[in-house]
Parts: sequence; structure tokens; C-alpha cells
Amino acid sequence: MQDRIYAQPLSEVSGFAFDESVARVFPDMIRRSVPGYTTIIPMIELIAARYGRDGSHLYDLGCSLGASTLAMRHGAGSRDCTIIGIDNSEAMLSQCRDYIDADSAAAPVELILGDIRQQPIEKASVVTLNFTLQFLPPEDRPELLKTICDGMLPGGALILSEKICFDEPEQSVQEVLHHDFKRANGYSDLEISQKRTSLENVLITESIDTHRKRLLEAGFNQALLWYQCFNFVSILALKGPAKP
Ligand code: GEK
Repeated sequence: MQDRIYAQPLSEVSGFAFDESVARVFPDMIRRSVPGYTTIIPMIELIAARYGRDGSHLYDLGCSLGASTLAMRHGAGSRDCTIIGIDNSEAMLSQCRDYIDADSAAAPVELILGDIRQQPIEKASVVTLNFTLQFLPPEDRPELLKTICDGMLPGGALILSEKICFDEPEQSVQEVLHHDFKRANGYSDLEISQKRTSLENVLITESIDTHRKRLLEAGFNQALLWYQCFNFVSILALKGPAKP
């Protein structure tokens, strides 16, 4: 279904929430809003195939409808591992369940309705935070990353995808190009501006340096930028030396 949530003028734009109306249009919304999303998902499959281990868990934190969960499951192939998807939106997770049930890949998938800040991480070979960390208050981010790193097997990988911010003048350049991307995908100026208002104080961006520094402080040995399109990036954080 097409995302028309912000197509009409709203008397008051409330804070963005992952409710039923968003769950219904989510695949269309994220594809048309996030430059690189449709590239990043298949790359998560490749990364999971390279870093996934027998006897391990692969976590998808903030799994939404399960696009990254399924990419990790396919990447895991016939390995003896379990994929664990967590999201705190019932609306998103119930649709995710349908997508997982409709898929026949081998690795078992557990879906958990809950807050990723409360989720224990154990024996992880791959963890994905695909555009999820940005929705946590910045003060909660270091502890989550430390929990992930502590629960990761040596040689494990975290995929961290985020919308980021820059110093001026780069911020304005990247932001205008992102809006051009949205316009080219059929969003009107009204939709772009109302969505932007709804995300204020809900999606909090940080710079690439802040992310990298925090990953190293959490215990990761490497934080490699593997993807960027405008103000959207994905980082591969490795526990251990950088080796394939
Ligand atoms: C994908 N990774 O398609 N605990 C659990 N879930 C949360 C929390 C939290 N504290 N905060 C937010 N979420 C997906 C896309 S969307 C990104 C991820 C976006 C969940 C929230 O309910 C939503 O489903 C997801 O994180 C963020 O690859 O919409 O830009």
C-alpha cells in the first residue's frame, strides 16, 4: 500500500509512532524515504553469510516487518543458528510474523515483542541495527552498544545503519539532496515537511564521528563505513581485528 499518511494538511502534526497506519504502508514508506535502503537489505544478507557462525544467534534489533530479519535468515543458509527479531511495536511485529511464516528458509526465527534496551544479547555472531538506534534517546545508546559488544562472539559483526547529521555547510547540501530523493519518489513538499515535523525529537541524528567513537568505546575494534548515500550511512563494527 502507498504511503499517503502526510499527504493532506494536518491541523496538528503529532510525533511519529510505529502504529497500525505506519505498519500498513511501511515497505513503501521506507523504500521511498531512505536512500540506499533497497541496497542495504541485500548487503545485510551478504554480511550475515560471511560473519554468521554455527551455534550462534543473529539479532535484528528493531526488526519492523522483518526485511533485515529475512536477509539475515537467507544469509545464514544451512548454518545451525537462530535468528532473533525484536521490536516494541505490536503493529509492526504482527505483520512481521506473517512475512516470516510465508518464508521457507531453514534457520529458525524467534520474534520478540519488547524493548531492545531490555534484550539480553548472548552468543551473537551478527547483530543488525538497521535505522533503529536513531529512535533511542542518545543517552541510552552507549549502554545498548556495550550490551551488544559484550554479548558478541569474537569475530562478530554489528551492522549499524543510521540517518546522520553534518556540520554546515555539508548538512544543508546532504539534506536538500535527501529531499530531492523523496520528491523524485513522489512525495510532495507538504508530505516532506509534515513528516519532518513528526520526526522532530523522535529521530535524533548524530555525526558519523560520534557513532564511530561510541562504537569503539563500547568495545568494538573496528568501525568501518561500508555505505553512504547522502545523509544515510551504514557502518560495519567488528569485534576483533578487521578480517573477512
Ligand atoms: C528494517 N530494521 O526494515 N525497542 C524495540 N524496537 C524499537 C525501539 C525500541 N526501543 N525503538 C524503535 N523501535 C528495519 C527498519 S524502523 C526504521 C527499522 C525507520 C522499532 C520501531 O518500532 C520500528 O519498527 C523500528 O525500530 C525502526 O530493516 O522506520 O526509519
